[in-house]
Amino acid sequence: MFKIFKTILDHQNSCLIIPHQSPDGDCLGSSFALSHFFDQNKCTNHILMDDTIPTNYLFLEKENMIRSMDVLDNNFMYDYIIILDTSSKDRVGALPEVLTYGKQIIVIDHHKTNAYFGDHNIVDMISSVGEILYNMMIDLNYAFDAEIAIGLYTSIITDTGEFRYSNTTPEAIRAVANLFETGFDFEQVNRNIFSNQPLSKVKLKSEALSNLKLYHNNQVAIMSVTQEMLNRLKCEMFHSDGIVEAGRDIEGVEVSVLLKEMNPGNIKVSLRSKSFVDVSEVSLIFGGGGHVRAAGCTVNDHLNAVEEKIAKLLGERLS
Ligand SMILES: [Mn+2]
Repeated sequence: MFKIFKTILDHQNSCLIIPHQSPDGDCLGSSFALSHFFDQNKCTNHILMDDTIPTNYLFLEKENMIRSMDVLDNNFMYDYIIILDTSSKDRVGALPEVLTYGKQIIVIDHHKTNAYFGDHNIVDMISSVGEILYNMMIDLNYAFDAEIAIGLYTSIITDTGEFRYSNTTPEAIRAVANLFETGFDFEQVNRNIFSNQPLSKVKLKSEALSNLKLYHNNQVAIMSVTQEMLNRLKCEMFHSDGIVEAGRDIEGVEVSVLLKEMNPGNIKVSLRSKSFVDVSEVSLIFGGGGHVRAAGCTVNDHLNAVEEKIAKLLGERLS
């Protein structure tokens, strides 16, 4: 499964690492860890980070991060472009032209909706891309250090919801236990990720929650974040992170939905389920993707119309 990495290390190939749009803990943590891994094996590498990094993940910034595609050298062709945690081409965290900057594409992902769009596809439905990279490093007999542990730990701990979600396995917990052996400061990492939210973000969450609407015997919770709210509270859309999970965590709610108004008529939908609804199946109806308990899609319609459509589809799956 990881032969391609042996080839990269043996030839000291050059790699461009690309996370997905609206980066989260898994894609940022795994980019950080993979980049350190390449540094230590003397492989030229950059991380292309063409999007805002949420402030709680800024500790994963690295000096080889390229913050805009415009800065890429037109005359340089990477041996490999490595796309992390991204199920389809249109979710890659940069314009599609970025793929012409590499000779071959490696996709590393754990979404069951993955489209296998790389020349090499390492797709394993385990907790996180961080855990896949952990397995790769174990396979290559790599001795973990604290820096790499910080990245992989961030991936696993965020994507498993701090070991609360169904993707938490003995293997994922064992991986973290082994990473702890490096002695990295996990308390500091947890403070960075979980106890470091901007006040404006907390206010956005509280407003979204207080306007929550319930459907189908209170089993479906739907919330919205509009452009008006963002302007008024001085927030960016990535500050809506965590709201949909708060809806799911309400007693009796099976599915929580967050409607993110990117533009009037362009709504990003985040879906979370608690125990039995497969939300990836609903997101696929609109061309989106994701996991059984966490998925998303984009719908080109007005907020109220999208709310109606999603509520109806979920109602059919609950009755
Ligand atoms: Mn992930």
